Amino acid sequence: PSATNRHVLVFPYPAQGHMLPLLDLTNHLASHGGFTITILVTPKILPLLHPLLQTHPSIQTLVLPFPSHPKLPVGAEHVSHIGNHGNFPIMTALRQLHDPIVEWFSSHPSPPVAIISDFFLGWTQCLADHLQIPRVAFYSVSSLLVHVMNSCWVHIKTDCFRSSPVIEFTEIPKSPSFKKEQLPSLVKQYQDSDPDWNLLRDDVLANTCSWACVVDTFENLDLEYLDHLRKLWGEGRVFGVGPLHLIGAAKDGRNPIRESSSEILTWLDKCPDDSVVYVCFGSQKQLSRQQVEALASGLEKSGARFVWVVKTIHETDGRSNGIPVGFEDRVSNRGILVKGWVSQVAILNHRAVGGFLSHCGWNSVLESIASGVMVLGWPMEADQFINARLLVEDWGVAVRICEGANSVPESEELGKVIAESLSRDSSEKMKAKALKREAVGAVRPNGSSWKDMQAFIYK
Ligand code: BUP
Repeated sequence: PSATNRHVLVFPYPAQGHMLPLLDLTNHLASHGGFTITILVTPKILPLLHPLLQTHPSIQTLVLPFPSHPKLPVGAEHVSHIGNHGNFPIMTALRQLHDPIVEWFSSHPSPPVAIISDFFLGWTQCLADHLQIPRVAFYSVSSLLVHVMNSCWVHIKTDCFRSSPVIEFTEIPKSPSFKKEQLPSLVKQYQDSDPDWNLLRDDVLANTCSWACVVDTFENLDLEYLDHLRKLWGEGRVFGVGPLHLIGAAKDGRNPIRESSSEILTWLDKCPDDSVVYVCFGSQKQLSRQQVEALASGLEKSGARFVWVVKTIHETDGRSNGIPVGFEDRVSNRGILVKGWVSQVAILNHRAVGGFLSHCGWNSVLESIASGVMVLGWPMEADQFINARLLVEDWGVAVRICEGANSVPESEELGKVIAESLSRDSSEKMKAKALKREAVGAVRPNGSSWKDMQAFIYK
């Protein structure tokens, strides 16, 4: 943007794993880049901006009514309102914001000179073309996933793609291959006959035409795939600026977007170093009753200290969290069940946390790496199988404990793995500590993400 008008429109996608890192980026731009910023949200998303708006009162909001969609219950605006697999109708509904945005833009005395929007909002590329301003595609996923996603969407209509149970991505460095059921949910759900799906496919591919792309990753983590992106998209268009939750932190290490949860931290203060396993499956996934019971039993058998973020289970009979009767009393001296939102970043950074039982969402991956904590991985859907491959095979900082959205782990084995992961030093733990140093180094002055951020801001 020119030195005189640095007004940027930021448009996050309404899922926590997409929003939080984009808000971290916005926080950084507002603190360091001298930008005027407007964030576009729908009414129910506005409260999620509260910590950011409190820190930067100069940030403006553009609140547009959420467009209706036949597959969405009234009032659902965030992916967590509708449980698993809600992305398709939300993405489709949000496309209808094109005209209201054009209207707002046309009547603004000093309209934005650029748009930064989530890669799930690929249609904003057409919007930006229409407004004749550049658009930056924001990716809260690994560079490997960007390649896999683009390859899938290019090949999805071919017979070979349709009929093969395993897809080998020969055009991607190291030619990774994945079973079809391990590919991103949007790809798996694709319906050729549905015109909405074809629009979505075009949307996702439109990202490749963006003026620039910003990926929440860092070079020493993702170099081969990031470099390959640079080769495909052209030098000076791809910026690896992560981990963004570290970039978003102030000098005192406080990150206003990732507020801490003091009660749990006080409990962790009383625990020995590396003695607690933190259990969380992200903001979207609802487990089944059987899965919750197996986890509870595994945690009980492990004898380990734990913090477990539990959510409502995936059932229609009421709003139970599926925790077996008596479990809380039996483990009350060594475990905490969290029934709301906690600051995952603050928990993972506590010295008492020695392992992270995770669904391997990309933010969770980056947050575990940036805090040097090994992962006990249970990938379930979306990009999680791809992330688990990176964690286990490429970086060696994780072990797999289970796989699949409907699988139920064997509780005896689960308990053993949890106990072992906390009680002994392992190569995964050592590698996790080493990767933490790389992550922290990347965001320091002259680190790779710091340099890419500077290059992005002054592009
Ligand atoms: Br739950 C929970 N506190 O209690 P992922 C999540 N988080 O800070 P997902 C909390 O949400 P997508 C909680 O730190 C991470 O930044 C967590 O993102 C934070 O998984 C984010 O790990 C979750 O990518 O992501 O939710 O499945 O929305 O991308 O599907």
